[in-house]
Amino acid sequence: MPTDTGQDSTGGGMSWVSVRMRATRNGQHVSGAERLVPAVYAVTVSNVLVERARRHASGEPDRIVLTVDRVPHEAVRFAPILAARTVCVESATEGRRAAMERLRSLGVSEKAISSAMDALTHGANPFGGNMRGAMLIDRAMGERLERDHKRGVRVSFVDLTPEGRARFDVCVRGRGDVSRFRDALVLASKVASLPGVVADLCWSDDPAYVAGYVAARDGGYVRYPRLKERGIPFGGRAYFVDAEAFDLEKDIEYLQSAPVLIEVNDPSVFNEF
Ligand code: PML
Repeated sequence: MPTDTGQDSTGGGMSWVSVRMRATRNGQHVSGAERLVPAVYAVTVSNVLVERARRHASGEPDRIVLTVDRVPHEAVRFAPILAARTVCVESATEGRRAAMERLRSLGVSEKAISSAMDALTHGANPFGGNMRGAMLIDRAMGERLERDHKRGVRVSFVDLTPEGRARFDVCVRGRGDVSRFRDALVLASKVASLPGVVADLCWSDDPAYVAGYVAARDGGYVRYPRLKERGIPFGGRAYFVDAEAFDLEKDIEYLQSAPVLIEVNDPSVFNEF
């Protein structure tokens, strides 16, 4: 177990903890968040996440579940943050047009683009509503590849390195609350670290949050301030994969369970955000 210095009591390197929070009301999802931090911060971060759940804009939850897992130092992998830039669009129609154009340029077929856009527009869960995780879509054929179409693939066990978080905070100072953007960028950076993923399309299911993005290793995280109309409760994520390069078992396991810290080695990655 970690000691309070963060050193592993077995004598290994610094140990880490994954802290994951999920809040519900009447059995319905209200909010969720996670961190991957040095073990010494386990209690502080747990408190922050519980407070975040309690003060969520859509009201206080009636259940908060906190899961804390020790992560051995040797298990942690590192990936670079994607460079982020904002493309100014005046409407959701213009935003979607620009996002589709970028997806085409990344080699995603028309069939795959319209299948993802359609599912995200109307709720990607085949039983109605949104999915908790992302759709995995074959970039050429447009077919869904994940086994569980209701749950999808939920990327987890990822955070900025402590140094990366400090750099991020300095770079975005004065830009208001950018926590949604930061969390989405971190998730997208883990996804883009897999060679079999060619692009990642997302917009929020929060009716009040209309921004979204197309992210890829090639060209980074491109943010569109409008990808849907205000008031629409549908959204989610679609990962477009190259079916020959994506290993369904191994790569889904990586996305969901491999602990990955995102590094910010070059702060200029935020210059165009
Ligand atoms: C979400 O929180 O569900 C999606 C967030 C999308 C973030 C887009 C951005 O602000 O860059």
